[in-house]
Amino acid sequence: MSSVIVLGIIGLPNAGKSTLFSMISGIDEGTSEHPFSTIRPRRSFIEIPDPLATKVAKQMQLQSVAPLGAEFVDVGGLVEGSSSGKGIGNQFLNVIRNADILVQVLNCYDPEAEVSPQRAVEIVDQELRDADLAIIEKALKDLDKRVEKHRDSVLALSNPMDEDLDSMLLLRPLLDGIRNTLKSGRNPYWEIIQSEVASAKLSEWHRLFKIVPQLLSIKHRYYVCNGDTDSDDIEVGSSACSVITCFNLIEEERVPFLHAFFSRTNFQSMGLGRFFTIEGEQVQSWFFYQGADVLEASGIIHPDIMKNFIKAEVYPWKAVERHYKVSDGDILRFVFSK
Ligand SMILES: Nc1nc2c(ncn2[C@@H]2O[C@H](COP(=O)(O)OP(=O)(O)OP(=O)(O)O)[C@@H](O)[C@H]2O)c(=O)[nH]1
Ligand SMILES: [Mg+2]
Repeated sequence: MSSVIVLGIIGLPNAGKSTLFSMISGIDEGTSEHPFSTIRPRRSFIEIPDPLATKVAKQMQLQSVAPLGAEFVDVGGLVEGSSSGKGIGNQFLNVIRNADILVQVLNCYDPEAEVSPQRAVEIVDQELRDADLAIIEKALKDLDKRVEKHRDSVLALSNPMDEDLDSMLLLRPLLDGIRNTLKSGRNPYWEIIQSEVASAKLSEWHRLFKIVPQLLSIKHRYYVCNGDTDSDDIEVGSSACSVITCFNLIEEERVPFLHAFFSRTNFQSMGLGRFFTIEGEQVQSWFFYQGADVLEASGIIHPDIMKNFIKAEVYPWKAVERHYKVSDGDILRFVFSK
């Protein structure tokens, strides 16, 4: 996490993903009437005004606000079976694993299209779940192997302590829960992850498994109906924190689109928070996974700050210890050795 948010543009072939990408990036190439026309992922970095940081600047009587960075990634079309290697979608699933938000474009411009927008939502949901299931199954297998290895070494009295393994075993029921939910065709976000976010245990997960950020099915989903349609007709209930908007993907819509996107995206419900720092006269915002402490937060700004961390202060300026859990909206100051 940093002050840059990564958005993966997904959808079936010909949905209009590259059209959306072109609209946002201003790069007028890469769309085509042929399905699977995007064969290499494309990235575009844009800066957008940050309303939250502007509020902080006002509060602190500062003049300038660093913009929020957004990286949009345009990938090829997903089809039924992509997660098991069909089409070219599988490689793209890996490209978007580091995305914070998935933007699914729905073909609502062609009423004759073979697949309805509703069905497209379901197909992509299923592909993301299947791809995640493979990751979770592998994690569980690795854990079992580790337990076995550990047991052998305990029997041989060579390595009786493995605290890391202990804490991983505590989390095993959660992994099992995710597996079962995915297997039964439901989204683990609602049943499992959300309560973990609420109890602020999620950052433990990030640390121990480095899996949760990779799971695609739990990522916040933002649907864009490309064309004229009544978005009420489309059910997106199974995805995590979905927002649905309709846009004709043309250049003039760029600013309203980005504005709608950022004002309607509920970062908190994705397990993300923002903290702020002040550099000179400028306010800068940073995304973090809820549950992170100030030490981890310092590493988001720069690994060297974390390495040379002395102390942190929270506005109204008071020193906090390194395990202080950062709250959404905190204004932080770090003291570190140079
Ligand atoms: N009429 C109409 N055509 C559109 C619209 N949006 C996209 N198209 C056309 O649909 C075709 C596919 O658009 P792309 O943006 O390349 O689709 P994509 O989702 O990137 O497709 P792949 O990369 O192949 O997966 C192009 O010929 C676009 O001109 C729209 O709103 N109306
Ligand atoms: Mg494309």
